[in-house]
Amino acid sequence: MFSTDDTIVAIATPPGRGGIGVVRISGGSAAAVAAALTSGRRFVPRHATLAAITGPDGAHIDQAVVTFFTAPHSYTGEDVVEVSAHGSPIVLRQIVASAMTAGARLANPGEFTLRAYLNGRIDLVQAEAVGDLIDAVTPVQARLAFDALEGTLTSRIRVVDAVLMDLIAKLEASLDFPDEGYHFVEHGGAADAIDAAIHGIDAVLADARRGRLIREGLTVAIVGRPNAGKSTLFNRLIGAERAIVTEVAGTTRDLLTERMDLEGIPVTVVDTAGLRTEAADAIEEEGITRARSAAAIADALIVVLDGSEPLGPDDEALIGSTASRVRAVVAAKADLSAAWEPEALHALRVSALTDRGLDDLRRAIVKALDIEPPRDEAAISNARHIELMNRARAALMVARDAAGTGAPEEFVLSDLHEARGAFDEIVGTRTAEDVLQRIFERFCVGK
Ligand SMILES: Nc1nc2c(ncn2[C@@H]2O[C@H](COP(=O)(O)OP(=O)(O)O)[C@@H](O)[C@H]2O)c(=O)[nH]1
Ligand SMILES: [Mg+2]
Repeated sequence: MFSTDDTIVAIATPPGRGGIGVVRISGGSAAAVAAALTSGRRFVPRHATLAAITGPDGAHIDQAVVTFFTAPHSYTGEDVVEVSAHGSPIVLRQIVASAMTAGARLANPGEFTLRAYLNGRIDLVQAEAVGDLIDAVTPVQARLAFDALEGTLTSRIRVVDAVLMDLIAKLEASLDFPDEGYHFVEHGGAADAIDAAIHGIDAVLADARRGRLIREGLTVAIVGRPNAGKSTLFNRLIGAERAIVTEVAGTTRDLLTERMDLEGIPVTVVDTAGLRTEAADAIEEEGITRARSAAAIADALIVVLDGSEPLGPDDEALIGSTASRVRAVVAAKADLSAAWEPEALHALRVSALTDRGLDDLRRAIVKALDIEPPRDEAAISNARHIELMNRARAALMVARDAAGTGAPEEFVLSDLHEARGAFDEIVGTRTAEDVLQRIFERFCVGK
């Protein structure tokens, strides 16, 4: 399925017009294809050369800067030619067509990065990080992806793996001395070493929740009774007049969602219909049902109470039913005179009219979600990696129990090997083709 013996070509820059557009060619005949594009010119490796480019019919179509990277010193590890032409979709498509006439094949999504992985230029964690870096929508997401791309996450895993490898070597050696117990491992040494590896995994997994939230984002639902000021707050948070605001109770009936950047974490904010026991009609009734389901699945809630009106039974019910949730309670309309004391409910005074308290609210949500600010260590963020780390951990727990009770080396070894197998799958030393296909098919063509 993953052939690497042909030469592939694709536009590497995003669709549309731009100052520059890049066509990337990779494979054994990249230099020959480049020659065919430029009436037979030869290119010095790692030098940018201005050249006239010919289209499929042989006519000049553009002047471009051609850069030739020889294997293995290139992105893919193969011979690579990058043609930086003017960013016209027509010109770029003609260059691709010319390259195909010269024998190149159109690349599949992610195929350049797949080749980099198959040729050992990067490991699988790094290949996945390329996709994450390109897809990042907040600076913190980009940072997380770049850490993984630089190999920081891989090296954290390697530290744990090294402990296991050492132990495996000793246990395997002691297999040759059947009568002497764990010959090359001190008494209790095997269980201790496995414990150290489990702690290493736990440290990586402890950062996983934060990593996952940064990578995948989360949902925050705004709930409260009608007219509390939810839609106005929603509009202020997203910085656009998206929701309709009126003094008529029950205006918002459908769920409105919008993406925002909350201290570097991509958040989907949901504005909901006001929760009240007596809906005006069937439409509002349905709106309230939707509001309740949105609130149920949200990672956090903003509970909006009207600070300028006495609290009613609908407010009390909401305060009670959300008490165990990750939430920030807001006393809205803080520009008006207060009808109750927000401190008692740990409510933040917020005015969507004057923006008072908005920054406090943003910080309160992040704090309630318990997402520590990004640290220097690379965090694991990818669900695939988390699952495999957990699998490794489970195998090590079994191995530790076996080692602790003095079970034969073979038993301990088989679980240690299983744990290492999970590490290998993360990094990609041993990964099934269908998994690879799933990882790379979400890339775009040219990456
Ligand atoms: N003075 C003041 N009025 C507000 C504020 N937020 C909302 N309102 C008003 O309260 C009413 C209901 O607001 P809306 O956002 O539609 O509430 P929702 O039903 O909870 O979505 C509208 O007349 C808004 O103009 C605020 O911060 N200060
Ligand atoms: Mg509303």
